[in-house]
Amino acid sequence: MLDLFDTIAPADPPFEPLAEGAALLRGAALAFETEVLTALDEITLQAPFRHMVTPGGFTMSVAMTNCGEAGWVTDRTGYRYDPNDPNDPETGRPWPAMPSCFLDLAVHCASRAGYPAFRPDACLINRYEPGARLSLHQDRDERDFAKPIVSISLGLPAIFQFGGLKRDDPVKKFAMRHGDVAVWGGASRLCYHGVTALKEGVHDVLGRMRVNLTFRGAL
Ligand code: MD3
Ligand code: FE
Repeated sequence: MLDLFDTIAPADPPFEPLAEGAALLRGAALAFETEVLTALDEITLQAPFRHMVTPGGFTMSVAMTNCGEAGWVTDRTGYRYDPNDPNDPETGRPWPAMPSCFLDLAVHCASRAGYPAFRPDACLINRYEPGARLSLHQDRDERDFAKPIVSISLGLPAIFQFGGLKRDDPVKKFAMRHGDVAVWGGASRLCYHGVTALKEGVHDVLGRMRVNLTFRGAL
């Protein structure tokens, strides 16, 4: 596993520092594309994508599922990772375990970005079809904001919006493409961020869709 990364390391750091504590690792997931997509299919058979409802009563345009010990959920009662009720609310079963290829990739990318101790316990999986978007928000349902978040983009390209600690701070936009990995920690961990409406398109491997994996230390 790690030796594969080591072999690509010399050409590797297309490492763009995005902001303090954040880094973009272009194409870092490409070497694991097949394993990751196979594992993703197995997860979504056990825990299908679903459109969750926000506390405000809106159905999200992004469809979601999870793997790992904890899963992020939202419904009319709120957003949470619930350690007392950790099961998938749709199936009543635990979320599928985090596959080792997911874990290895997330741990490796976190380490490359300066977070060698990161061990995620949750992976939120977002599926975007053309038109789906994620409005500007902070990720603050995790217990320890000292832990970073690792985000892996697959399929159709998307435009990330990355702002500041206040909702109306200016946002930078940048494209995330198939295989790109971003790591957010330190001073950027609580920055507002979002994804603009996915443009129509067909990706060679994933078709008319984008999938984003976010690895979190939630518990
Ligand atoms: C910037 N997902 O699930 S990850 C999310 O592409 C989420 O599906 C997006 O935002 C997606 O909560 C983008 C990018 C991301 C994640 C965490 C961050 C950006 C961040 C934390 C701080 C700053
Ligand atoms: Fe987020």
